[in-house]
Amino acid sequence: MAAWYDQAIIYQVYPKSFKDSNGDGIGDLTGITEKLDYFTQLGVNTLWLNPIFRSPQVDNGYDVSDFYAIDPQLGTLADFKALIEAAHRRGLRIVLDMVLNHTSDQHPWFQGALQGPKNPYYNYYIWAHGADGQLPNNWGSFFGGSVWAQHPTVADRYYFHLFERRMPDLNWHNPQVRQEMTKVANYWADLGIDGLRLDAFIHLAKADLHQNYPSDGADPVVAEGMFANLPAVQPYLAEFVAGVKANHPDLFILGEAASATVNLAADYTRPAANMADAVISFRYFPTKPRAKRDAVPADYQPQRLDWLAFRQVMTDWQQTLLPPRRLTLYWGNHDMARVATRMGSHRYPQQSAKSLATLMYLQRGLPVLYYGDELGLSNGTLASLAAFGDPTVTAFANAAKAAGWSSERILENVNATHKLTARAPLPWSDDIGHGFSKVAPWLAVSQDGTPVSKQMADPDSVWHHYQQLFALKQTPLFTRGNWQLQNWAPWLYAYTRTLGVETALVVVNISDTRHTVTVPRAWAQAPVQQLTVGAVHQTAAELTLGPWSSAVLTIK
Ligand code: TEU
Ligand code: CA
Repeated sequence: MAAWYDQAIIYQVYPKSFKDSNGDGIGDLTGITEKLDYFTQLGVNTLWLNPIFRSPQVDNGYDVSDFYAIDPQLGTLADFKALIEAAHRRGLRIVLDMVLNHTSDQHPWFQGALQGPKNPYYNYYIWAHGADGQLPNNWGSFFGGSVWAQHPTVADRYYFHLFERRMPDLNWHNPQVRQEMTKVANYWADLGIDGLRLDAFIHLAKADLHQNYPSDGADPVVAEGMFANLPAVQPYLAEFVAGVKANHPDLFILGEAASATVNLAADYTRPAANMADAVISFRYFPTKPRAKRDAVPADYQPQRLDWLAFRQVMTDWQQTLLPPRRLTLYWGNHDMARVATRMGSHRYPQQSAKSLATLMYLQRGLPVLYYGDELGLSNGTLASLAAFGDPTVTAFANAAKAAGWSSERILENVNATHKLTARAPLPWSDDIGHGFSKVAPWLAVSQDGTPVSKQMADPDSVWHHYQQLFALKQTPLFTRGNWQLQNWAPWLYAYTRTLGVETALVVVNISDTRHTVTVPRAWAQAPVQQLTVGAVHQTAAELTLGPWSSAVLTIK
């Protein structure tokens, strides 16, 4: 059965960095409302907003202190209602980010829990005792250090936090927690939102807390076995989703499943199971193995995409998540460096930005575009390592320094790989503050990309390419057609989409070099070209593509 989100083209808005409407340097809800025509012009139809609920902003809103209030930095409930109404008037859908796995330590539930085991909220969180000053187990947090933090006053009592220390994990084993979170989701769905992006839901269940990692616990696969994708996640998720969909059957559930393999993704999107309607996995981008001798950790060194492996990964996902299951298509989000920096060509930045977009989004699946990628933006820069305020950066810098790296080299690597430098204010124009804000923005990342105003005025811009690409994506062939890899040459990423008698061939030269390939007879009849980037030339038997060139070929 077709759902509205089968047609979704999703634009990820990072609210703090999108548009500041009241001159405090922080992007806000009214800023988004002011720019709604921008989305319809670009041709997207769904907005996913990163968290907007009240938060101390330890992790930019992923640390929620009140699930029923809008963060005052971003606006008021009235602003949010105005945004929904104005969006719906334009046919735009709104998807909110829902943080299920943890709260802020400032949340009244956690403040209650700190009172001790007799407090009704104690069991909303995960507690353990350490023995003789030892931590309950040896598991590591995603934000550095242990997952355990000491209770502020009670010795040997610890709470569990998979992310930052000020983001204690909720205890989903407790039915009251599950009910509370379902109530939150229903509150916002009643207000008229169209979907939820479920943050980090794969972590809702944890293994036995008194079990240590095996000695090779540094192996991420071993580590993930303790707190990711455990079987109990699925009933928790199903109960939550059923509790919302009972009242809101059209609500789109987009699960963030960072470490989900394709088979897990198939589980999470099992038809009629009331779990996710689609998931976003971070496993799309296999990188080339690193030199064994490298003493500097990988986290803040640019990694090269392994294109051959990537082709295989895409094939697996395309072939496994068959309709009625849905796939998502994306190159980046707020948790990783921008696609232009990770995958783009330094010699052909414009062409690679356009061709990478074509390559990804014309496949079968729902496009998810990270704000600013429609401009071909790369990661911005922060002026110092201290500006990142991130202990994992400090650890990396120490290791790199010990291995003889210069400070410049360290900073350059961190700028090119960190998530923070992918969150720069969107450059709207060449006016003061790039048209984002008249005052200094909340984040001091400098960003020198070509602004929206210039790109919208230039028919050759990356922006216009996206506009044409999304128009094509909305046709039945590119929304519903099936997908088949065409493995003709290593430098060529090619696939066909077929629907009934219609077939299109998408060809992308993923290299900095001009290449020629012999094409199968079926394609040797001077097909029609659309969405051409760079130089694409076809004779009866051969196809020649300039560096980072691409096109969509059809036979009329
Ligand atoms: O990220 C969660 C996330 O990416 C983890 O689930 C992942 O498994 C881990 O980082 C290993 O790569 C989400 C948000 O996208 C992120 O911005 C937040 O910081 C995080 O949740 C905590 O809410
Ligand atoms: Ca503001």
